[in-house]
Amino acid sequence: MRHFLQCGRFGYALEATATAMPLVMGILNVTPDSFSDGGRFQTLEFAISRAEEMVADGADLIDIGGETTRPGAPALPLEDELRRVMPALYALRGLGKALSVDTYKPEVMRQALLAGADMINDVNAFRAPGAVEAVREGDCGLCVMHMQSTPATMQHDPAYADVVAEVIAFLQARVAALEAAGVRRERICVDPGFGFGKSVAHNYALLRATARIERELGLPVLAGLSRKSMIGAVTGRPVERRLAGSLAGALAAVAQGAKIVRVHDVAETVDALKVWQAAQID
Ligand code: 7PM
Repeated sequence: MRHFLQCGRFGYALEATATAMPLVMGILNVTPDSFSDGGRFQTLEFAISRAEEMVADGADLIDIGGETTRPGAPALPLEDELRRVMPALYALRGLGKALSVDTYKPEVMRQALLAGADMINDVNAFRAPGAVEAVREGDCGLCVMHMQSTPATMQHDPAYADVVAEVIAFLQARVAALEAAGVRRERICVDPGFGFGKSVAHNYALLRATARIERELGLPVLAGLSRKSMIGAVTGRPVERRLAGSLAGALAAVAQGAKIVRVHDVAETVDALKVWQAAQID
């Protein structure tokens, strides 16, 4: 399926052909490292060099995240999230690639957009009061992700009667809410939310349903499975040894039509995609 996606300063023609390169979104965590924290400045300096490296490695978008949404993690206060995200956003504006901000807080969305963010990536699908209002005007891209429950409780006992149908229905409802507020479809991509309130079986059922999700939503699909527990569950590997499994997962998603892959390992993902695409027929 062919799509156009507007993300602020950038517009992407996303081709249906298997030989077209999907977009690669590099994950940029601006969370202080608890082991070697030299303070806020060191965190920022490290984030800037990581972003530059990801761009050199072929990233199309940089996803800036100030809060870890790890299962069970406590919520980060608004002021702390702003103190992490905003300096990175200002520092990276001249990088020449789209800047996405991973947040569910409407106030972070507003300030990020004023500072020139090209995309808002909300794991909560713009359900927080004021979130839709924060993003409706302008032309930033929006990633609408499915999550069951909340980060604090989502992995306790995820249950669905039909995970694929329920994720599709949820995404359709959230896209309809955005459209009702005046958001053009060209600004929206959707994401099944691997690991967000899902068992391993649920995650793979959704991965296998990538083409169906794209077809039923009629929107580009973003897939984020880099280093996640669904990779660990199949390979038996700890998080620091999930690169090969993550590459296979990214290729599997793209083979089914995912147009954006959200990854930690940009260089390796771009290489894998290039080789895989050189081998495609169309
Ligand atoms: C700890 C556990 C830290 C899990 C971070 C995470 C996605 C996302 C994240 C995704 C979109 C991670 C996650 N995952 N945004 N943000 N899709 N759109 O593994 O799958 O990066 S945070």
